[in-house]
Amino acid sequence: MEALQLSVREGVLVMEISNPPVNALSQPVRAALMAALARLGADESLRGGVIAGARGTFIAGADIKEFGKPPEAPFLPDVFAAIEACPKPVVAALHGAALGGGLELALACDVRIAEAGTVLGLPEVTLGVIPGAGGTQRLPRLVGVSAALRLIGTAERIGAGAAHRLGVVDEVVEVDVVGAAVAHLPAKRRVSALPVPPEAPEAVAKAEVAALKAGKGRPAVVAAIAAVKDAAALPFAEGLARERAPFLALRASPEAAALRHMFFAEREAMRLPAALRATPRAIETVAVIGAGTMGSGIAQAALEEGFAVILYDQNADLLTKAGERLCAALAERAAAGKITPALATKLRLSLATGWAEIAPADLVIEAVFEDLAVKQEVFRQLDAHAKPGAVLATNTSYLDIDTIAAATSRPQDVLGLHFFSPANVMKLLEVVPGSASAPDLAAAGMEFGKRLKKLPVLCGNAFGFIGNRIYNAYRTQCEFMLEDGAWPEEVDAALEAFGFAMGPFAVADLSGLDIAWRMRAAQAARRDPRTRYVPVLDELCAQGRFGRKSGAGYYTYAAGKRSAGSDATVRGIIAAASAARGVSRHPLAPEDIQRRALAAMVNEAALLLADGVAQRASDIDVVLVQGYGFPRHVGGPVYWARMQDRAALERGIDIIAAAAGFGFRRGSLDLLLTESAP
Ligand code: 3H9
Repeated sequence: MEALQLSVREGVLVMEISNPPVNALSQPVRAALMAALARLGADESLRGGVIAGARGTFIAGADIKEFGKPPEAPFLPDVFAAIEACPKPVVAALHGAALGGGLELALACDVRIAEAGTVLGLPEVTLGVIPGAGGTQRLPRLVGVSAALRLIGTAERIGAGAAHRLGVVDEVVEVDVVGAAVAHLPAKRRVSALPVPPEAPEAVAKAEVAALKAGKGRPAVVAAIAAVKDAAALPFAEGLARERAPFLALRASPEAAALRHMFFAEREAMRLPAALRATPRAIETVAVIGAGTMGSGIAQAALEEGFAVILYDQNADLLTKAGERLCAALAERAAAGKITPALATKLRLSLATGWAEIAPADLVIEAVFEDLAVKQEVFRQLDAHAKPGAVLATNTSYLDIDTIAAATSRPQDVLGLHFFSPANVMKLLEVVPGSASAPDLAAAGMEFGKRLKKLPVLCGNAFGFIGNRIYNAYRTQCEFMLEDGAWPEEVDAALEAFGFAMGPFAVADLSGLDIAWRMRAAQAARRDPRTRYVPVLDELCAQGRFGRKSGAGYYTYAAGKRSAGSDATVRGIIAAASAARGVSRHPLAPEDIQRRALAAMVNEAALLLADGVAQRASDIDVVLVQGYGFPRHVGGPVYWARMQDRAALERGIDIIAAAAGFGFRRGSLDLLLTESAP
């Protein structure tokens, strides 16, 4: 198929890009556009041109798959220069997505017309680069520097209406955008020739700070800000030339490569292996059992995507309050333009205190207390009251799906759906079929996740699935480091310096120590006394230090602020643990802390890949980045491991093996470092 389909309508050359799936601007597209623009300029019978996208979308951007390869001419700036140099007007007819290089192409055209529903944005910084084909220079000429800083710096995607209000697009039409473009051929109007609208320096400074914060100060955001500010300070040609060098340098950076890995890993994660592909059961009504934080979050996520939701709780007071909070939350989301007003005004929520009321649900999600007996009792009720064929899901984060399923007479309908808190915000969803799950159940879970606009990842039914199992190994190693000589703030600072959103002890304080305390107590009888066990958390809890909510945990909290370091009590507890183990405490350098923590993650990743808990190595990266604050720009623990020296990795695992002692299971790095997606 030709990359560009040409037709002539009323003397206008319609250039329709056809490069499935998303009309990325791959080399053949660029070459075909150059040829077509030459024809447009030369052919006396043509009045102007329209550039559009075939099928569902305009253009999703440059071809990300080309980024890791040597660049091949013609380049996008050449194409855009040809559009501007063309003596005849060229209109961009937008629908679907106009992103990255796709929007830059539109900005190089004389006029932009968008179909309602078009999504526009310059998301380059999320791939570790900046717009590299004039976006940083042309956008400020249309919308001003601070709006450009916001759009480019935060990678925000906006709708056609907002783009029209900002001045990015000239007209919005309901249907037939190509027809409208042909009909509204303008005079030549080069964006590059427009002046950048003047703005108060304070507004620019504010937008700069916000962009830097949203982009966590990463190099791409810093470069994007500088390039956009150049637009106001330099003539167009100079600004354009200055934009290209950082784009090329960033494109070749390890950080951009890691971010591209994440981009493709996330799309790959949503694909089921052939054996599990099936037509998913229809799901329209969802019952959520438990109106606590997790249950309410799941209910909100489902309501926002238009599902009818039955929220069940035996505690009528709690339920009423949860219902009120949900109404308010949806109204707030509608007011912010995040959901359609109808979703908030015609709330499809019913509150239930009787089990019989869950009968209409196609999917039931249990989100009660993490206790096997409690969950089994819920599943006995679901078995008695859910309609035949309903999917019965548990939001357990550690428990065995089969044991829960065994409480029902229909284990084939039972599935794990592990959401992350806050469930209406976090994108990750672990989908966990049990050994008795029907063959179509994984597909049902994945499809439901996609409809919630989440990132569903298939996991095997094993303790902690993917995320908690790796996090557990990591946290345990961090506890060993406390006993060996590090203080909590040293461990946290080293891992935050590596790029984690928060260190493990700050995270523990935030989520509360009591849940882990109870779980450890429940497991105590089964624990082999020879296994290394650090009693610090138990002792903190015994002293009433349950984390942030009680004002103290590993740190102390005053007026919501975390103390800079651990206090004398905590240090006393840790030192006592070291003494009881007979360890003479020695300081750990930040690199040693990072090395041990990462080695623990990598070793566990190797084990769970070998055990088949993860179906592919890159899924592990997706889970850790999306659910556990692993730095996205590092690409996830497996990607990170693949960038390291193998011998150094093995030495790291030697260290954690020695630290753990009895019972340590060593994973083989062979599969982890070499496996490519099936
Ligand atoms: C850029 O443009 C830099 C410029 O400044 C350059 C200057 C010189 N390239 O997401 P989906 C694939 S940087 C190649 O599942 P959806 C994707 O891998 C670029 N492939 O669909 C998947 O393939 P597969 C800035 C791409 O409907 C398939 O398309 N642009 C690209 O949920 C479907 O994708 C962006 O960052 C690409 N650019 O969402 C936009 N984009 O079927 C990135 C997608 O083999 N893309 N693919 O798994 C998106 O945001 C979404 O894909 C989009 C569609 C909203 C377009």
